[in-house]
Amino acid sequence: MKKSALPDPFEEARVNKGYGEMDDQNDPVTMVLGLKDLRKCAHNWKTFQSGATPGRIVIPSEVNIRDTRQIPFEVDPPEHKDFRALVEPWFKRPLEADYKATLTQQINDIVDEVLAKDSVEVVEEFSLRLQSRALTLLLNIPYEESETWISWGTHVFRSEGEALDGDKANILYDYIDERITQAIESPGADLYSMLLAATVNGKKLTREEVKGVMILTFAGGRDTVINAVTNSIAYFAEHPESLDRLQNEPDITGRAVEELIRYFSPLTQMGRVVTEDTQVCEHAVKEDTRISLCWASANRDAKVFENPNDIVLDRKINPHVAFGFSHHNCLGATHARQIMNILLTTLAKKIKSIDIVDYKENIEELGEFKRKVGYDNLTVKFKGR
Ligand code: HEM
Ligand code: EMZ
Repeated sequence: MKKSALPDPFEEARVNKGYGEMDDQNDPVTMVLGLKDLRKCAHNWKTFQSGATPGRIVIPSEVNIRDTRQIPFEVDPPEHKDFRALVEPWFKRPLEADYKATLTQQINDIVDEVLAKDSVEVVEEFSLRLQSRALTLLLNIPYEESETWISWGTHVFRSEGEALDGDKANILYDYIDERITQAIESPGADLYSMLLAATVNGKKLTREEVKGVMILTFAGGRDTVINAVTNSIAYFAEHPESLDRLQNEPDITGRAVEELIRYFSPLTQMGRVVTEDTQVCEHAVKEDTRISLCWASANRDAKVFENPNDIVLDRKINPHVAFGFSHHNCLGATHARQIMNILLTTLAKKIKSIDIVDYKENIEELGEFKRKVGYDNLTVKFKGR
């Protein structure tokens, strides 16, 4: 097994019964593993709701570490639509030329930074920094603010596979509170100020609702982007021929981004709360229990993807669900895709090879399943072209 591989732990359960089971803090989860079943459940928001107790649809559940409802993530239709419409144009800004140009400059700079070092711990010194700096663009706030987020380390909200940490989460919640107060006192052109000035159905957003959008923006886009970037570096370390191919065939870059995101599936699963006794995959599920939409499993479904466990860089038919499916699909996907696209282009241009010196895998424990989602640390040496 290659060091950069992310094995699929769900195959047997997916093929044999279509679902898996795990316990999470005494609140069990029936995991929906096949792509077709997952899509059906994702559409069915009446039976499988997102708008339950805040934090409950996240696995591991965050009910003990927050009360604030994340918006639009923990809101069901029809209310979901209005919140989503409010923030959607803002999250499309990564398509603008200025945004792209600044992001390209940021990524060029950080690749030059690591090229100048002997060895690099990718998670802290590359992925976390890249993610934090890029987020200043999405929030439209000064670049220097990224220093604060970098100083929190990778594990400020929660660490995958480790116990939830309420004290650490409070650092983020207090920080957001403080920044909202500042934006009320002196509004600017940033996301906080846009939300504070906005109305939904003729009503201003409450402070708590603004907080709910901001927590989601910070939390949803952190581990996911860090894992996507770190896993990409590990992959290219073991596949230098893919760097050459991207340099020679830049037209496949968009497909390569989708394929890497499919293969990595940085968000393993997301839960829903069952509102009535029903069945998934011919298996009874009770009202007020949880199911999960297991994106990582669905993305390896051999009924949909040929050679699902291979990275086929220019895969042509790729209806992956790594960014979710249906009305809650990822709002940050435009930003994340732009980061990955520019990252691949920049690496192909500047990097000849990458040597892995040391690494520790990040394994999620999901009941009967153990899934590698990325690395706790990955030390490499970069060689330039
Ligand atoms: C929703 C994955 C990056 C913000 C989602 C969902 C998935 C996902 C699977 C669907 C959740 C559900 O149906 O319950 C990812 C992956 C990313 C990524 C794989 C990186 C590679 C980001 C970034 C941001 C972000 C960078 C923002 C900074 C959101 C938001 C939603 C969401 C706001 C909720 C949308 C809604 O409920 O309408 N993401 N995400 N994500 N994501 Fe991402
Ligand atoms: C929640 C979630 C959002 C949750 C779309 O996913 O991401 C998780 O990493 C966070 O812990 O609070 O924001």
